[in-house]
Amino acid sequence: MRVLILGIDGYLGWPLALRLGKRGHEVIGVDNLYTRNAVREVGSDSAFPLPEPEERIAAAKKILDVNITFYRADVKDYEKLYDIIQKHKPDAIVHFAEQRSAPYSMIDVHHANYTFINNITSTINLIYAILKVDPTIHVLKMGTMGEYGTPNYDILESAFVEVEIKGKKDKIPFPKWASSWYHWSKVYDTYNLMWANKVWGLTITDIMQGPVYGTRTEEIIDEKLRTRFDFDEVWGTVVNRYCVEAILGLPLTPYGKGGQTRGFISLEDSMQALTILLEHPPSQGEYRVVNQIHEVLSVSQIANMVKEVGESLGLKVEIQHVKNPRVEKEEHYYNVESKILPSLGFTPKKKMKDEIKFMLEDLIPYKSRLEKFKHVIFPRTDWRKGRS
Ligand code: USQ
Repeated sequence: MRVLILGIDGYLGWPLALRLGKRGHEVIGVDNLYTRNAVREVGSDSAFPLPEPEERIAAAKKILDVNITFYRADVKDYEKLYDIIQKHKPDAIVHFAEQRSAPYSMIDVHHANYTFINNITSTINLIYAILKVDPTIHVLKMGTMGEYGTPNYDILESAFVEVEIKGKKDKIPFPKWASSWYHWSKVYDTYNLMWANKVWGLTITDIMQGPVYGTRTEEIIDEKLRTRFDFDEVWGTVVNRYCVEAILGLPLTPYGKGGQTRGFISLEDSMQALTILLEHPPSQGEYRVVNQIHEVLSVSQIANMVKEVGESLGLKVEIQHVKNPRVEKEEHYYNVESKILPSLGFTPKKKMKDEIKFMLEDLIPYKSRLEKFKHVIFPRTDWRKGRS
């Protein structure tokens, strides 16, 4: 299969390129390197130093014998995107080329607008480019479990749900109630993709994925092949942040009561799931929504896990609940239906507790690099006040 990855330089894009290349697929990638710069903008950097894209691609060839064709381009540039799709005529396009941080989107008006303009324009450009080149191309779009919020009912794996209002029944899109501008941008993307599917019959997989954590995949067998790893208060996600906090001797930071519960998935299992979805596309003209999660845990449970594993490795780890900078439920029901991936053969292999040990082991050698970013770890981006 020929696969175009938009956002190939990111946390998920890079390991997916390696995985697909290793499985014999042809890989073409596009990235404008925005995340590298935006992480520096908030005073941080990847825990693992990142080689330039051209150097990583050369390393992938040398170490794994994987060929990747790379374009430094912005998916907001419609003509450029169209030219790349027209030139390569991929069978599938993976769309990761979006601003992916909830806190970043809440910094101020400019960051909110950037998030909406980037995320929504990129998806609209993709829709129109494939319409013009070949409407049968499968689009694998990264959405988020956060589109649903944390409702007091089960989150079904279904684009539509039947409702009854004042005695009349109809089907409506499954309810969404997001909790940051970033998450709302993904909701709007979902509506736009459902609409493109209705109007033009595009073939789409919309993945609702929970927070991803981890440092390893089967292909990351050399320091030069590492994917970026963020831990600061804007770009880091909870498990990855806790691991760095533990290494730096900072208290782990569950926000508020710590009962916030999400469906987590390891980087390795995410790669397995994404590969399965590409290799088993939906029927032509289908819009398929997939809930991609593995372990359902609260942020307090995870803090306890990182403390236990950290201490077993000789680290001194404390947990300190901090004032929640976000507006979100801190105790809630959370039950997610996830049937499609298991039916396609997805069998998660990684338990968070085991992965935390590997993450700590992988990060400890970078302790002195991480020390330089100690000041950007404590939360400063407040949902009500912006970034202080
Ligand atoms: N949290 C803490 N302490 C921290 C950091 C976060 O308690 O030090 C809490 C947050 O308040 C939140 C939960 O952990 O309740 C998850 O936050 P996160 O920063 O790990 O993840 P989130 O902002 O939701 O976004 C991440 C990715 C995003 C993806 C999303 C999946 O950045 O791209 O879409 O996870 S989901 O959370 O299911 O929406």
